[in-house]
Amino acid sequence: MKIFHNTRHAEHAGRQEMFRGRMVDCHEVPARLQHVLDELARRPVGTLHTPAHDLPLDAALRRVHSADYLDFLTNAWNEWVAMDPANAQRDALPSVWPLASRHGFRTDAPPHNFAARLGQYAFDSGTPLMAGSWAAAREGAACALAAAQAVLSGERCAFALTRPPGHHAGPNFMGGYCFINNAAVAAQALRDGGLARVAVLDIDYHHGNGTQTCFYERDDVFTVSIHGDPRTEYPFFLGHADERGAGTGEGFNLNLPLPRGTGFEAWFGTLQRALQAVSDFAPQVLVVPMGLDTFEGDPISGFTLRSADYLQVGRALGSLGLPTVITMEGGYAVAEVGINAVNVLEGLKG
Ligand code: Q9C
Ligand code: ZN
Repeated sequence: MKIFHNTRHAEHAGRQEMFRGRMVDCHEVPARLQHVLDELARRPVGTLHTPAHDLPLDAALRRVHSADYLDFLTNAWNEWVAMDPANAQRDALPSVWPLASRHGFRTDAPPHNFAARLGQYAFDSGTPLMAGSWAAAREGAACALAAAQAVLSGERCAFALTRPPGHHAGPNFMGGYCFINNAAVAAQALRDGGLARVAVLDIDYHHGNGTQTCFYERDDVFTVSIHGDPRTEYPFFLGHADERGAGTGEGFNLNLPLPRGTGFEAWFGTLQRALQAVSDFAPQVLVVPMGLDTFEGDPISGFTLRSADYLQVGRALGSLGLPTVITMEGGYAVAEVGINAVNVLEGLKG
């Protein structure tokens, strides 16, 4: 297994996120990735790599994200500081949103005010953007692209070990700690590399709304997500079982929401259902946005998986016998995230 790790991840280190009317310390912290690297040093289930510098990254990003959104991310920090030099000391967070389609606000006349543009592209106020966020997110996407290329070159399994995570980011929006959808970049690169059918199986606690949106009207990328029921769990406004895809994509999205409090037995039964659906689709390759926030000790989530369970999760994923790209998503029980992530990888290796 090849593991591509993001050497620039720590340049993104948000301080606080807005949560129910107050600022709380960020959960998505650099130590998360370091714990995975530390565990990999103890249990080397794969070889560590960094993505090559000459990857066609910009082209790969444009296959998933809109040009205006990529421009926005590229310039965001400079524009934030240009609003007020004192902003250099503060992370950028939005506090005004267009809510266009439902409330009659216009999207055809985008404001010049940068704080307003932040609200145009971000769907929550929990995703701080800072000086190094774009560099970190870009290098993370390079890890995902490198992992896809490794699998296209015959590697059985490749892991993009990166943060910030990606699965909440869509074609033209950020949120849920995510800026660039690494799993979507990998899936699209696999398609562009000649594989006709790609399955994405998202096992993060939160619904993979960004990935779903990227591929919702397509039948060449089958998206499946097992997650906390959006009636009570983030991201709330997407992730219901009746979202089955649209147009040519109808029948090519599967949401498997589970109630908060779900334990391993029921979760694993649902995983088996997801694996059957993936196998019925007969993909050439599997992409797994891997969140470890299904863990019982996760501070912001509500399932109760234990560390040993992740070995079985990995074995079940490996049982499909498909070439597999894994991207690192959530998982906020920082001290255990390394053990849990490497358990999945070890199980997957078989
Ligand atoms: N203060 C991922 O797992 N809201 N994103 C949490 C807690 C946002 C999770 C509120 C959760 C986003 C990649
Ligand atoms: Zn999550």
